[in-house]
Amino acid sequence: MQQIPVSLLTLVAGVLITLFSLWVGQHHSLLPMQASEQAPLVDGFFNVMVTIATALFVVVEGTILIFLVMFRRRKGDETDGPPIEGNLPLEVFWTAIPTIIVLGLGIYSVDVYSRMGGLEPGGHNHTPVHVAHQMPGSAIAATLSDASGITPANDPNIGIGAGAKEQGKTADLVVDVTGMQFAWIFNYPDSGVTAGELHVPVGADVQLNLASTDVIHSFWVPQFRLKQDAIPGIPTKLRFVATKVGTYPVVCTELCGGYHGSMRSQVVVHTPEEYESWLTENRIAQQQQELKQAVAVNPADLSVSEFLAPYVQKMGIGK
Ligand SMILES: [Cu+2]
Repeated sequence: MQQIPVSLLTLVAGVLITLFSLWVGQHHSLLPMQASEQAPLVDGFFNVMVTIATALFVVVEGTILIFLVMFRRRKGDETDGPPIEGNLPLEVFWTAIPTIIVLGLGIYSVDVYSRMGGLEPGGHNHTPVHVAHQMPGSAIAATLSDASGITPANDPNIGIGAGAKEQGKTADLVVDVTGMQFAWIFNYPDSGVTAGELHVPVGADVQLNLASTDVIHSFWVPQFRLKQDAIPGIPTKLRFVATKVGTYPVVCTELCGGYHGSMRSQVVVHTPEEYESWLTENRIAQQQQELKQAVAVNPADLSVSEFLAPYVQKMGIGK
């Protein structure tokens, strides 16, 4: 009986494994929903890695299974296997392929990080300080803050900055985020509102200025695919655009002490109208709280924002 050439079988297997891996890379559903402008970039990279990993897994495990059957010891066979040792071309081949894969993934990941705004978090080319160097007599402009209250002096230079679309612009909304054992506090410097969870309008370019009062915490929203450390003494930032209305978890992802696991909050992405009414409501609540401060109140009657307000003031993280 005539045999099908092994090279032909290998070719067919290669085509099938490639198609299967490409399909798995797009349909693995390992990641939660995408809710930020940055999420598709991260997922594109992740999907490529899943595709490559699937192909490698199938090739390696498939070969083991085929060889287990093909080269099993037959009944009565007491001979040794053929003594095969060393194969330079094969070794060069299986060293070169991972090298190319790792270099390719490395370059791709730097590209994704850069498009997310990770390489120039301060937007270095566009800050007024730099303009001041170039244009004599414009030094005053550098000291003036813009509407967002962000000046080159208080704009953190570490973290994730403006994405490709937002380059050179200041954020629509700035929120000061303070991590502490074991909670996140969100302060809106423009409106004086303080909250235990983050509220943002959908589609807005949001900048979080992160700080920590004690140890290193890490602010992570899985649905945004974004994560940034909050470091004591070193301000960091995280800029993002939420793309889907909804409520998503905020998780501390840096082991920060005994109750690290309970250091959770949530980010509520509103429509712009809903966001405005949330802000108005909380502004009124904050004013009422200031009036009531001298009178003893039952904490059960207070909203989170009201309850936290005096503590925030005491710690000096409020406005
Ligand atoms: Cu923490």
